[in-house]
Amino acid sequence: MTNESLANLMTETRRFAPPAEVTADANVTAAAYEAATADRLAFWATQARRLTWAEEPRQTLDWSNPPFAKWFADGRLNIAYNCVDRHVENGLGDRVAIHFEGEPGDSRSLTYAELQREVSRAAHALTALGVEAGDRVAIYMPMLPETVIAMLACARIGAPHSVVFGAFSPDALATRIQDADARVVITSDGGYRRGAPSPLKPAVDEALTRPGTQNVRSVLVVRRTGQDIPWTEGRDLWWHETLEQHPDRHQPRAFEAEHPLFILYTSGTTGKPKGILHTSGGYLTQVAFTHHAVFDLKPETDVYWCTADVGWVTGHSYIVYGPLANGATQVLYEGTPNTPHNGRWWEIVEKYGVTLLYTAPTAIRTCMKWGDDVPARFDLSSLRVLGSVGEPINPEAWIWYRKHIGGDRTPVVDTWWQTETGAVMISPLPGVTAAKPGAAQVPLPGISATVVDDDGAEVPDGSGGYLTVTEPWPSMLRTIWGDDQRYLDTYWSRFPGKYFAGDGAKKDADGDIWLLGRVDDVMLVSGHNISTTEVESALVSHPRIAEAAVVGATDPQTTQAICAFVILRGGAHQADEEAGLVEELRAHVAKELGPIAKPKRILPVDELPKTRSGKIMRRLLRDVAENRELGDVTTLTDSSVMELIQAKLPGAA
Ligand code: 6R9
Repeated sequence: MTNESLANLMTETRRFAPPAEVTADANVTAAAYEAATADRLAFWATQARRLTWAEEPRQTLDWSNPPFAKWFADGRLNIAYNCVDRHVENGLGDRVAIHFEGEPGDSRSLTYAELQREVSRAAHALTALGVEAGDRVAIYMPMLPETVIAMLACARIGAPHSVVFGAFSPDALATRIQDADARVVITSDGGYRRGAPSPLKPAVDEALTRPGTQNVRSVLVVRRTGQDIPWTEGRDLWWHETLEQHPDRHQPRAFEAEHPLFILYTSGTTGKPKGILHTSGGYLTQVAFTHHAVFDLKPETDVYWCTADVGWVTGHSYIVYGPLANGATQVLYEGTPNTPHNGRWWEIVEKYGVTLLYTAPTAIRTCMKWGDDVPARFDLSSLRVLGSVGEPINPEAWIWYRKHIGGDRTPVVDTWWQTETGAVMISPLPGVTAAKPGAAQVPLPGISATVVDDDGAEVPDGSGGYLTVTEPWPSMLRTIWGDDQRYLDTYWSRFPGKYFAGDGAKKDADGDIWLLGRVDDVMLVSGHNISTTEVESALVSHPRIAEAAVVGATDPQTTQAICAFVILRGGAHQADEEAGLVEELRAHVAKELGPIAKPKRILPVDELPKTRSGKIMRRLLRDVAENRELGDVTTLTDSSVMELIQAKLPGAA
């Protein structure tokens, strides 16, 4: 990336100091931050004491065979014991672990004691099905307490789980079952989505007809919707009938800190999905610490809610492992934000008195589109920290989130991390950092990350380049499942000795980090590198734009031409008004970012193609902009979106 184009693109100057009352009582203070930076390994060794070890580790990091890290290698622990049993032993058995809210409005709350009994039964059940430590279990579920229980039961017996998004196709599920060679699949008859029961089990049946899945011996089925489903005798078992046969006490066994905890597949932009492998002690240390620090969690009084799906890494680290290791009380919601009405989320915040909320920019922009009056109808005064994850959050969405959800008072933490990093890496701290809307800003205590140029040299403040992590961290991926070479090639070869995350970033004049999106998405226009994120942010800062996705399309004159797909606020619009608006938008971007960033084409559309975790699939929009056949659409939430977009193209029937 050329520096001069980026340097003048960043125009955000608003600042939000941490509120005095948050600073006064913050879990992490500025002084603690300084101390952590002084001795990184000593800091992580101390953080590992958040966990209860069967054998305390004496080693912190073994980096003798980089980039294959071992953290706390001589320690032994049980992850499920840390997330459940120890809280019960500490007298917190009656504390609610999960307030489950079903989409149809049913709800139930599980205490830590109840969770312990369910996880114990499920652990016995898996063992009875022949699952041994090291065997893989695939979990293909909606958002239910049983999903969390299933994951913890696997962890308890040392069987790595591979959670597959409930919305993925039978083919995507089959590929993941094959790659991990799973022995058992845990699923449900279905779940409620958009006001109706949506089946899940038939997709498992179909996946299991594919070659390479024959090692799946059993399918455990949770009953959620009660709908009719196909049944294979001898293979399929009802979860409730199976669990009933087992005692609700189970002796947890201690595993080595480096025992595999889970595999989670990331699609990447091209190629076969990568099975990201996470292990136990280091992972749990960092998710527990970051959840405590970034959300300033006070487990006695806070009610935490992360709206992510459990099938995404955010659900693994910040629904299951981080919050439960910390003994938090949290909300788990099954459904969509607009069923039965656009205020459903805010109704849930009011109902449970949610204090800490963690969601994604895509959801925030959708709520902006629905209007300020929707959250205004609910009492959101319980909220005290708001988090964002998944994409760069454009400053307008950040400001809206703080103002309309956070009552213009709560800190907003923009947390940068990845499936591969396992836990948050770069984020403001609510009691320490003066926040800048749109920036993740600072590496967390114990994390070394910076922005480098093409040659791997750190860039000066005010310049752009590539985000790299320069020292190993406890929750780092250990490899790509079954493919060490791909692990080396993908993450460690571009900048020797440094982990390359694949994201573009910039350091501002204060040295704070701004994320600029995937480097694959950076555009080259007449010799200038321009980030899609910045053009999207400029578009969204116009009052008529709710959402924008920008791609670079091959262009004979300028190498690439900026092509924007936008969703208009307030929906319906006239064709003649559209033409005028497009001109106005182009001028608006030119004014915000400079003429070089002015989009060549702007196309108003009704929806954008997104993955289940809310990321825009720019690769598909590039296919459209370049009149190519569409690439792989299997990880889209809704594949019909692409047909709608293609139909809007000039020349389409
Ligand atoms: C947790 C998660 C990782 C990619 C990452 C980056 C983008 C996530 C971000 C962010 C800017 C943030 N990303 N958080 N970009 N600011 N706060 O999202 O994991 O699904 O693996 O995606 O998401 O591009 O490289 P994952």
